[in-house]
Amino acid sequence: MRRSVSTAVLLVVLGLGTAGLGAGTGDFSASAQQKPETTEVKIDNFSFGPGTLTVPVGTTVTWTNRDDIPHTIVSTEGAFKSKVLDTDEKFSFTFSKAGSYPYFCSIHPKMTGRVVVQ
Ligand SMILES: [Cu+2]
Repeated sequence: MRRSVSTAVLLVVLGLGTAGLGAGTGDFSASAQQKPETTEVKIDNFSFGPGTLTVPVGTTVTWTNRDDIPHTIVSTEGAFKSKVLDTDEKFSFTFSKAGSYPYFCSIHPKMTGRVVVQ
């Protein structure tokens, strides 16, 4: 008698547990709709291309060094700063606020570019 009662209790507990899990796996699809924008800037022949890039807020910009020379990407106002990028290395930054973000290469300060975030 004792044994069958405890088995029944165990089954009820398991049943509640499963129901709880089911409720937890609700709405996944909502967050998948916001696809992050990504845009590339190529560094080649001592210049950033495009020199001025205009993107919507929330865009991740990726710089790729296609030059044979190491370069850096340093925000003039300190918003971002890459390490020294060798050939084919990349640096990414996500722009979450609107504004104009001038930047330069700290190794070759005449190399300048700008990201405009709208
Ligand atoms: Cu450079």
